[in-house]
Amino acid sequence: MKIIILMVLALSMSQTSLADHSGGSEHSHSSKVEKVVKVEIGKKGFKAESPLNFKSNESIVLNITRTTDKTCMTSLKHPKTGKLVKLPLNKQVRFEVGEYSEAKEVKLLCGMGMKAGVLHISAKPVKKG
Ligand SMILES: [Cu+2]
Repeated sequence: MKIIILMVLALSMSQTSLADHSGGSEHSHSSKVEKVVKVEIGKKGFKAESPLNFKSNESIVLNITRTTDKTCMTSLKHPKTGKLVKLPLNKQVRFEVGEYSEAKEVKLLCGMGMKAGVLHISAKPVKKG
């Protein structure tokens, strides 16, 4: 008997707590917005499909495909970890940069430390056109 009473109590308590929270459900925690830009590293160098402009709340992802062997950009240094990310020929690599909380210019470097591209992070929304 005691067990049943406890279960009923627990059920009613969980129901009331659910009811309490339903009102504030719009306050969801920082939902990440992922922005993915395709990049080709080819004969003409580092070419992004669209400008590398990001907002401070965006999680930056570059889908990079290296299409030439005539480049030193066979790997890129991760701007946050400093680790080298290999870019195998003709294979798309998901290069997850992550978020920057403030306005910033982030250089992407090859394994030799040469500039491959620049990410522009804006604290304000990026203007269109
Ligand atoms: Cu280089």
